Amino acid sequence: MSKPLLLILGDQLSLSLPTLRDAPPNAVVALCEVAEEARYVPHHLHKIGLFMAAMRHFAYTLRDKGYTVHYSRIDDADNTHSLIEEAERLAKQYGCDEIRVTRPGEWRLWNSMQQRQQAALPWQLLEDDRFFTTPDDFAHWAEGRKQLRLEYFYREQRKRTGLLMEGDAPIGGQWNYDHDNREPINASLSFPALPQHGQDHLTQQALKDAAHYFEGHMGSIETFNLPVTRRQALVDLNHFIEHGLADFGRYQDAISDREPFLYHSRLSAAMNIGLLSPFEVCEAAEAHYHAGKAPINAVEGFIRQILGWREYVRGLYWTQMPTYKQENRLNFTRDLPAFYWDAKTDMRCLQRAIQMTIDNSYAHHIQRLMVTGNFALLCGVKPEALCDWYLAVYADACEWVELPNTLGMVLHADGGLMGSKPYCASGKYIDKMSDHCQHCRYSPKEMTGPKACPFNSLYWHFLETNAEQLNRNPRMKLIYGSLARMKEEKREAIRQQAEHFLDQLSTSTSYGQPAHTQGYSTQETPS
Ligand code: FAD
Ligand code: DLZ
Ligand code: SF4
Repeated sequence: MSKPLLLILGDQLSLSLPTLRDAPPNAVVALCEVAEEARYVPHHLHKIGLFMAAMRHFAYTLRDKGYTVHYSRIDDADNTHSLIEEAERLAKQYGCDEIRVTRPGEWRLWNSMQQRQQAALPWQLLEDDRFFTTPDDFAHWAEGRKQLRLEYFYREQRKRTGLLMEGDAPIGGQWNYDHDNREPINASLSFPALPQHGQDHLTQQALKDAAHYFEGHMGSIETFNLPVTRRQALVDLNHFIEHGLADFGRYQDAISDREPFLYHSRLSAAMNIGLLSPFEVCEAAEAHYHAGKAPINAVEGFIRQILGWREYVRGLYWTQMPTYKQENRLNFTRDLPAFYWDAKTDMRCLQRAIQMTIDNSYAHHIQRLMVTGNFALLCGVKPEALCDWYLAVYADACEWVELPNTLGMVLHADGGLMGSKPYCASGKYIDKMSDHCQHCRYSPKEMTGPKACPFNSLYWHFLETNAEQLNRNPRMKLIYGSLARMKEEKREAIRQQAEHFLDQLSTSTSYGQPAHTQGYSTQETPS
């Protein structure tokens, strides 16, 4: 009888995982904490702590269920600190004759594993069915289409799953209620406070280990409050359904100067590491609608993010990699501004979005897209630098979801696969959707001069410098019309304002990754 090593990766913490299915009684399950995965980009301490704490808890759950589990800890003397090497070392140690693993969340690992399928100790790769669709389903849907668009993919998934459907028609008569979902916040709103999760000994030790071995990475474990067990994740799910969902739609695009979570679910990290399934999350939201406790615009908007966007970006990732990661259609070359690592900027919207990221390893979608993302787009930050930042700083970041959002949606570097036009906006948009500008030293109403909001001149400068690639886009026609009608004198003043700002951005002290997060190889190696 074959004796497999069942490798479970840090984002595969689900009892329904294909790797665990049909496991023979002699199988050895392996979970491996390895320094390489925490350092290939300088992950936020909350993210490292989350993976370590959740993996340690999951190992206990598996032992309780009767599995034989080997757990490689970060401080084990014989730990090789590489996922591939560690699995092969353990397979030999336990006399296993194959390694079984479910498709990982990153192409680089998938590629290494695939290359070993015919090795003396062969790797067997299983499809991940914890999603609504597989990469093959997506490829099949995309085949022969001139343009890939979320809306059509999403409608097909609604029909396929029956979520929010009445026979063949969408409940309420419309597929999409986005026009009801654009309200800014107002001072009278109160937001649901997140559940505070207790920290048992396992969690406390995992957080201590993260802080000890990865000292200098962004964040502090003092503010850690992510769910690390399925039970805690279910508490978060139920809390969101009861207290957040009904207002999720209306305020989905709003930004607050003081509140990081608003009516967002903050369920992405738990879903991405496998503590919650997207099926149960969507079903819980749908049931709340049928119980008359949340309006259709909120429930449809929420389900679209998971059944639509989450599946769509995953399909794009697996069908476009590895070339997708090299895309840079707007030819951006700028390094990431240093303040992305420490929030030291006088632009209030950026300062708040980055500080909230440092505090919580979280920012909601509109902060990621329209504040940090929009600014990087307007400045022409190179995709590699921006993608590494998003992958490092957010607890929910796995490359299959981070890369299409950053490279595609934010930087429009894929020529429009993710979005039909770039999400570029001036200070006027941020002023409309947030209360940041009233606390800012700049004015969103001014275009030039010392008080002018940098987003304003950068916006027109971006349109002008990328006109060759963008001005034939039908969705940009209106805005290029406005640019064409602008008097040359005004255009020149805006150009100078933007270029002066960009010069300062490139010449100020250090750009790119700050010293304390560089040179991982010289850091203490856990022993
Ligand atoms: P909610 O607003 O409550 O939305 C519900 C769920 O919908 C999320 O939990 C998530 O699973 C899903 N979802 C929403 N928007 C998207 C989207 N655009 N793509 C895929 N799923 C989506 N999401 C990640 O999970 N990991 C990432 O690494 C990631 N990187 C991003 C980088 C950029 C530049 C941008 C613009 C977006 C990124 N997103 C990422 C998508 C989105 O911002 C997060 O999923 C969301 O902010 C997580 O918070 P939440 O759980 O409160 O989401
Ligand atoms: C992000 C991360 C971190 C910080 N640590 C680990 C780890 O120690 N072990 C592990 O299996 N995975 C970790 N991960 C997630 C990986 O970088 C990678 O994204 C997934 O394993 C791919 O499925
Ligand atoms: Fe941001 Fe400009 Fe508003 Fe300041 S004025 S908060 S920089 S949009």
